[in-house]
Order: sequence, then C-alpha cells, then structure tokens
Amino acid sequence: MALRQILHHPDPRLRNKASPVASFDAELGKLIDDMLETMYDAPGIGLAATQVNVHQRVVVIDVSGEKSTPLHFVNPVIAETTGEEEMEEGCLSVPGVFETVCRAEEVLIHAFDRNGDPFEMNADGLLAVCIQHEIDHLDGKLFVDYLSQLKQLRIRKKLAKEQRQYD
Ligand code: GNR
Ligand code: NI
Repeated sequence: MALRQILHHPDPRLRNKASPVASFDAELGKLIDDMLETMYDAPGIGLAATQVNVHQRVVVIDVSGEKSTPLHFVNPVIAETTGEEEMEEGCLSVPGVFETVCRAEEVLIHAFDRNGDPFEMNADGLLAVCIQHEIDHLDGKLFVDYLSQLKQLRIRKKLAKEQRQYD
C-alpha cells in the first residue's frame, strides 16, 4: 500500500469529471487500498479518487471514527433521496475551511464493489452527507461551490495566502 498526494483547491484537476470504472482488476484493488490508507493518514472520513488525481469513479469512506468500517463504492449513483439536512462540512482538498451545507437527509446508493458485484446501501446521518460530498468530487464539484460568492472569494484568498507560505 502507498500514500497518495491529495490535490488542493483551486487545483483545476479537482474540476475533472471522473469516468466510470470499466475493469475490476488488480489496479483497481490497489487504488482502493491506497485511498483507504491515504484517507486514514490524513485523517478524513472519506476520499474520492479525483482528490488523488485519478479520474475514475471510486470513493472510500469510514465514518466509524475507529477505522473499523472501511467502505468502498465503485461507480456509485444516488438512486433516491429523502428530506434535507444541514451539516458542517470540511474537505481534505480545502484544508482549514468548515462551512454548513444543505444536502439530502437520506440517500439510496447503487454501486459496485472491488470485484464488480453490485450492491445497494441506504445511508443517513454523516454517512449520507459524506457519500454525497464524495460523489460531488467525482463530478468536479466541491462543497465550497454551495457557498455565497463572497465566501468563495475569501476561501480562495485564504488558501492562496497559505500556499504562498510553502513556496
Ligand atoms: O474528512 C472529511 N470530513 C467531512 C466532514 C463533513 C462532511 C464531509 C466530510 S468529507 C471529508 C474528507 C473529504 O474531503 N472527502 O472528500
Ligand atoms: Ni472532500
């Protein structure tokens, strides 16, 4: 397994739309394992392949808080949504920014596992928020896109300033 580098906003590669996975092979398994390791190392509760510059529809999540429930979703789609809920979100690609976003309260996900077997999962609470956040990444969307233009401008300036301190 290996850690992969996480892209930071406003890297234009975070805006790529990911392609569906076509072959369920050893390379996919390695990507999933590397993404789980990278997510736990960060640490985060989810990671989309887009964030590690792989533009394929792969997501990993573990909302257990104790690394006990690693989940992966290949070619995930939201089949049904119910209700609305506000939650404070953060993103490993937008470090240090936490803002409230409104999303569906409950979602039914259709996806495939690493072997290519289809499954469905009903999600609510933090898991529902996280899977919606991750599927947005696969479509080139970030949680900050839901905020006002003024907030988005402030966030871009803050991240640009922090970036300059590393250069
Ligand atoms: O670690 C993460 N925490 C989080 C908290 C609230 C809503 C969404 C998330 S996902 C984030 C990791 C990440 O950036 N995934 O793309
Ligand atoms: Ni994110």
